[in-house]
Amino acid sequence: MTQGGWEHVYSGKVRELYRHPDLPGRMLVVATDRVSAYDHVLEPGIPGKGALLTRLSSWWFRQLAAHPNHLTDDGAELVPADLTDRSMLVRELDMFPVECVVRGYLSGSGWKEYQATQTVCGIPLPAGLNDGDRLPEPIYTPAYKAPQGEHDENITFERTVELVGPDAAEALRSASLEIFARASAVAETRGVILADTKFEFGTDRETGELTLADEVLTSDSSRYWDADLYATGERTASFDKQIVRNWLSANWTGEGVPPTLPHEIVEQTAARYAELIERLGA
Ligand code: PZK
Repeated sequence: MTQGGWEHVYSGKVRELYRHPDLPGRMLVVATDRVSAYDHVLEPGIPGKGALLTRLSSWWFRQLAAHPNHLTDDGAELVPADLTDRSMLVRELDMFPVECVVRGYLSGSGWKEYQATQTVCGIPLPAGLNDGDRLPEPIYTPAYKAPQGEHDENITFERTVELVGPDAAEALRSASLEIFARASAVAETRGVILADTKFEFGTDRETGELTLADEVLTSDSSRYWDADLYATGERTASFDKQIVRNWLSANWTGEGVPPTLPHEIVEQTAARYAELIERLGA
């Protein structure tokens, strides 16, 4: 997109970042319909995914208005009309190189690490927990944002202190835990469990304020479960791309190019994203 003077600055797996010469200090985050799993972008995309996830993220930013975030309307008239439903105009921040992961439940890489060491990112946990169990309290498990192409690396809180200094490290942890507590309470009233999520923060160059950035609480950055199904013991029916992951792990060795997603998987995934939005009322 060089449309209307927007200049492409960066491609993520599923999103694109643009700047505009007439909007200094602003960026446009554009969500595509691409889907990624196990570090690969898959074919085909999920029709409408970019718009659904943008809607979810914008809704959460509004729910979380007690915390400063990077959204702005300043320059909105320059956003191409065909991108308004899958883009967010944001203030450019000085980003912290830390992914602020919060986990309320034991799942994924957290479950793997727990089985090996009874810890998650160096945090000791009680014995006897099972995959999908709720943790005694949500834990903050930061990761270092590796340069593009490399894997993010789980780090201890002490390592975060070395990376960003003690004050910022503490501020990132407490903001992450506060936002997670608020978001899980909101989700719970709608029959949805927020199992874990990842936040990113930056510093506002003008105010110096710690500011919530990136996408928030989307199905790409979070694990969401159906509370009723969870109560029955079913812990795999998530509102994220678990459908894609499950299909891929049953149909691909992990070597070479991943297979094309079948139509049903694409449709089911799109339907789950839409259902999450409906449940939350976003
Ligand atoms: C920023 N990303 C990740 C997001 C991509 C890559 N407000 C901000 N200020 C400065 N930098 C960023 C943000 C935000 N958000 C975010 N990289 C830089 C990213 C979307 C698409 F390609």
